[in-house]
Amino acid sequence: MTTLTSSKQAQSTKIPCLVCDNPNPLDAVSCSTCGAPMALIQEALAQERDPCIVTVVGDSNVGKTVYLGMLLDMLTQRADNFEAIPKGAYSVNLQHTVISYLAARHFPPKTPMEVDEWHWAYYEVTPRKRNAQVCDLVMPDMAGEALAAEVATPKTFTAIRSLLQKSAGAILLVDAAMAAAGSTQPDFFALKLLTYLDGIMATKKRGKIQTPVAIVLSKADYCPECFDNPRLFAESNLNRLWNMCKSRFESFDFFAASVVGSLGYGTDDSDNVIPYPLHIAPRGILEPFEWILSKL
Ligand SMILES: Nc1nc2c(ncn2[C@@H]2O[C@H](COP(=O)(O)OP(=O)(O)OP(=O)(O)O)[C@@H](O)[C@H]2O)c(=O)[nH]1
Ligand SMILES: [Mg+2]
Ligand SMILES: [Zn+2]
Repeated sequence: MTTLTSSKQAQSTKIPCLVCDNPNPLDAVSCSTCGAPMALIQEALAQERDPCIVTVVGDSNVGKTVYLGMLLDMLTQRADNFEAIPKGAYSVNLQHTVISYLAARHFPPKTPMEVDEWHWAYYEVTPRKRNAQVCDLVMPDMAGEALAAEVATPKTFTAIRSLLQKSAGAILLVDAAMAAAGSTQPDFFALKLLTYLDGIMATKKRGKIQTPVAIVLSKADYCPECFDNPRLFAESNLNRLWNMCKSRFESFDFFAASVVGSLGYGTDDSDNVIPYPLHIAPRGILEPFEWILSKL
């Protein structure tokens, strides 16, 4: 009898989703509108402060999952004087998955398209400096294909739209190896994404976008020259993206990053040749994150 009453109570009391603000029953696992986990808002209510959303965006296969998993793992290991505490065990799933795959000399699988299958990380981050502010960060690991679908046909994925509208900062990953090899795909995809961001983040018609955007040249181990001068690399190899940043964004910077030190090649079950990470040597992972934090 008591359980029946309490479950009825839970159904009648509603709380808004952290991502899209739509009301959901107190006992809902994920939002019925956008699919984001309701644990996020419950965590925010428990902390009694609003979290900052920082989104990692980029094309499919650009390295978002590997980058974010490695970043979170470095933060929890107190790299570079950061102190990061995961809130809710679900927050540890992404770094756990990525590190386990890398330790077994495999890359993690592709992120599924369905929003309720994405990993979400809720972390309390404190730079270990005197008077440094505590910051609650929510970072989802989105699927590149879902992002591409939303950019091509807006409102296909309400979660992505609401997330980006609410983001305090964005980390845009661009495949440096593809760009260095002469492909225009990374440049065009990044240009489309920034145009989309410009559309949803703009407050005034003429003013530039204030939200900080860190552009990360991923897989830089394939073209180590971009570590020397990421800005110059972008200006010459990703010129459309560079120009868009200069004309529409107030606060942006370029960074180079890579997770692996050496790769081996082998075949998968369908005889496709794929790379295997033989040696993990993270480089340039924390810099974009530190830069974003300094701009929040
Ligand atoms: N050389 C090199 N390859 C990398 C690195 N990071 C990722 N990769 C390669 O990029 C592939 C895709 O990485 P993911 O992190 O799964 O890419 P994603 O952006 O999450 O892709 P979606 O989930 O489809 O959106 C991996 O399987 C690796 O082959 C890196 O630092 N160096
Ligand atoms: Mg992924
Ligand atoms: Zn929602």
